[in-house]
Amino acid sequence: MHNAHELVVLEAHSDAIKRFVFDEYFTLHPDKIAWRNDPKIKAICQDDIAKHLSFLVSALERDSEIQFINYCLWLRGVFQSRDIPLAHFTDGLVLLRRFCAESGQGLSKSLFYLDQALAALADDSRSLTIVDTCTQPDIPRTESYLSAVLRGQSRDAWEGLQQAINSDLSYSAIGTRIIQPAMYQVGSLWETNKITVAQEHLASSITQNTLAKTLAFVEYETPNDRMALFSCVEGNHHVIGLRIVADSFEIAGWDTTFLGANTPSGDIIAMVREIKPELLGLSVALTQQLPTLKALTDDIHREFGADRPFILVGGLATNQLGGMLDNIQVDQWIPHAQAVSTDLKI
Ligand code: B12
Repeated sequence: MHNAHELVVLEAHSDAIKRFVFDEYFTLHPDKIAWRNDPKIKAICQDDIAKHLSFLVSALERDSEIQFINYCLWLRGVFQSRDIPLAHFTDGLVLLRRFCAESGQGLSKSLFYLDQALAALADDSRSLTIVDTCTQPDIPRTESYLSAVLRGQSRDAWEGLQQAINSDLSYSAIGTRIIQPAMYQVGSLWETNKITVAQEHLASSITQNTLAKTLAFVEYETPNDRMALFSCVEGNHHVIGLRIVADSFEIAGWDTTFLGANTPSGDIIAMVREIKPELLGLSVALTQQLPTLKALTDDIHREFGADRPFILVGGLATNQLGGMLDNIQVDQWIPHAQAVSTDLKI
């Protein structure tokens, strides 16, 4: 595990950190001293500090300061959209940093992450960094696929995938190691104004077609009598990633139902009621859609209790947060389609 020493220290001192940050807050803000003895405020503050700490720990575990910075930038958006002063958050980070600096425990990586995050929060031009979860892109095939879809050459795109099929790349590997990195490139080219919206739409539609063709070459496992339902949460129009995941389940023998993009929460619940799937796979692409995921999963827990399906989530927004889905009642997060066959814990 990365940064093992710092993780042990932070874990061992977590209660001390919560106390330190809470108490020192009133040294920074003596005018707020009345809050100190309010048990409700104390619980909320300590809960917040515990959350920041758990995201810091998770980022250290993965050795990824970007993951912690993304959490902070995401939270900045949440605070701004609710008109909550950002200082409530940054003061906590500053005090957490002070604890690390004064502890004398060699928390240099933690200090580095906190400094990077504070600098990013102070910089209005910084926004969430897109993290591609595909760690093993098939670079030559990705590049030629990308070039083909940007030129609108669906035949070239398909020929490249046929070669991948012939070299025994599985459907989920094609989806994760070629399509995913190529589409992420499409996203950053669009974001930086290097391609038009039309080119991005073209890339998406060619991709949906080539994926469907690829399926014709797949060998399906014997049906396993297990049923899974897949849907994008309401408001999410990004359907390609979920399609690859749902197809991977179907190939593995599951009986899958795929509702596609932007399904109203009430209709997802109605479908759960009707077909009673063992697993519900939900996709969330933008962090703004996380509250919808929370409300939907709360409703599912409330309505179905112990009879509810296993709730699996994924998608760009969950990947940005490294799967740390604070207060959202899901059973598992999986970062990409290829990991489903090895990581699913149902
Ligand atoms: C194509 C695209 C669109 C298309 C989608 C078409 C379609 N039919 O799907 C359209 C035009 C609809 C679209 C719209 C928008 N988009 Co868009 N889009 C993209 C793009 C370029 C590719 C998406 C894609 O197909 N990725 C490839 C798949 C394979 O990857 P994936 O989705 O991550 O899926 C993998 C894993 O995440 C995981 N996974 C996914 N779902 C699930 C579910 C489960 C259960 C599990 C286990 C795993 C899992 O497995 C998948 C396979 O390995 C991305 C770029 C990007 N980085 O993704 C931008 C991107 C996501 N879009 C973006 C934006 C801003 C928008 C818009 C707001 C633009 C606008 N102003 O209108 C709207 C919002 C629409 C909405 N409300 O959802 C931004 C988001 C930035 C951010 N905040 O993070 C991105 C990142 C582009 C960018 N670089 O700026 N978009």
